Amino acid sequence: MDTYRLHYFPESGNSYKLALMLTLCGQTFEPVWTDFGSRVTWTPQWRRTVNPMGEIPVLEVNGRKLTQTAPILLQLAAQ
Ligand SMILES: N[C@@H](CCC(=O)N[C@@H](CS)C(=O)NCC(=O)O)C(=O)O
Repeated sequence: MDTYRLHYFPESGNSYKLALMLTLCGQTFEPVWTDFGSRVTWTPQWRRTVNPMGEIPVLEVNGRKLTQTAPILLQLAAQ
């Protein structure tokens, strides 16, 4: 069984799209709230450990970090 962690912040529409897709698929996921307002995504540590491009959302699938909402949605739809 796949495990999912969604790095998000509540005002992010792209994060919402992934959360909605996972929910409609009946897939549970761990939400990882990110302090976007404090620019944590601009920090070298966050970029090193989560996403070098500094963007939210990031979906971890079994520990593998995926970025870019549309391709992730297509992958989830195919599954
Ligand atoms: N191409 C990305 C765009 C995601 C995006 O625009 N994320 C915004 C927040 S909703 C972001 O992280 N912007 C970086 C910034 O403003 O520093 C995707 O499709 O997921």
